[in-house]
Amino acid sequence: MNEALAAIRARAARETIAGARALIFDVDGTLAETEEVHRRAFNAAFAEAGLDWFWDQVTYARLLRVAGGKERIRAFDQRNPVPSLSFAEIAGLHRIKTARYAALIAGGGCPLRPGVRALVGNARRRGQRLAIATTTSHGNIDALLSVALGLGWADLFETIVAGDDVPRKKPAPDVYVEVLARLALAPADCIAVEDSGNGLAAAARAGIPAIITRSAYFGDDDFTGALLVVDDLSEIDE
Ligand code: XBP
Ligand code: MG
Repeated sequence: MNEALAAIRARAARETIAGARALIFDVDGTLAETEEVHRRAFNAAFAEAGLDWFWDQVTYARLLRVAGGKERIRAFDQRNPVPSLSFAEIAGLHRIKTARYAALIAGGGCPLRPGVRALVGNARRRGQRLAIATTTSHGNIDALLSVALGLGWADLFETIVAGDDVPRKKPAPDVYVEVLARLALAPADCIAVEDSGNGLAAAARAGIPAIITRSAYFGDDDFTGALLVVDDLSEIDE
């Protein structure tokens, strides 16, 4: 696509974003580059549980195609013909991981990605409604945003739907369908802000136009069908 046409498309996309009734944000990889913290938390939990598992970045990049921490642990365990963990043991291991994630975030934080604060602030000034649709847990959202946006962060978002609030995780559309129901808005009135192919698929299956902010672990995903793909959200809102 030539530069002039790309500039026209980007301008049209920005106008669409500014004109949407609501912006629905993904969390991990979109609001902040959290996946390295998640990966460290998984490895800390494996060590605490006495498992000789360690997920390096290459392994984690492959496992990230499985949405959901519990599902990711199960997928890794099932690489063996005879999995070693029961569902209850996986749930217990994930609870340890979640506690480690919260401690890592509280100890060092994970800053918002460029442009996130400006987009949220400008959207609020435009009177746009804001929501969150994520695979992670409410506890992880609170751990991240209470540091990154302050203790009143939840006042910025009208509704928050997390992975365990719905039957199926991304790329299923469930979290986005639930957000639409709670906002009582049509898909075309909203814009999803995502970082992964799974997230784009989830939004698309809910009929919601999506913009992609490329993230560290998903930068090479196929984002065909996205309204706009940017390296970070500072390209959207100064
Ligand atoms: C990303 C995910 C989550 C996180 C880990 O969520 O797939 O599973 O990787 O968090 P999203 P949990 O991009 O939709 O925000 O261990 O709590 O699942
Ligand atoms: Mg994400």
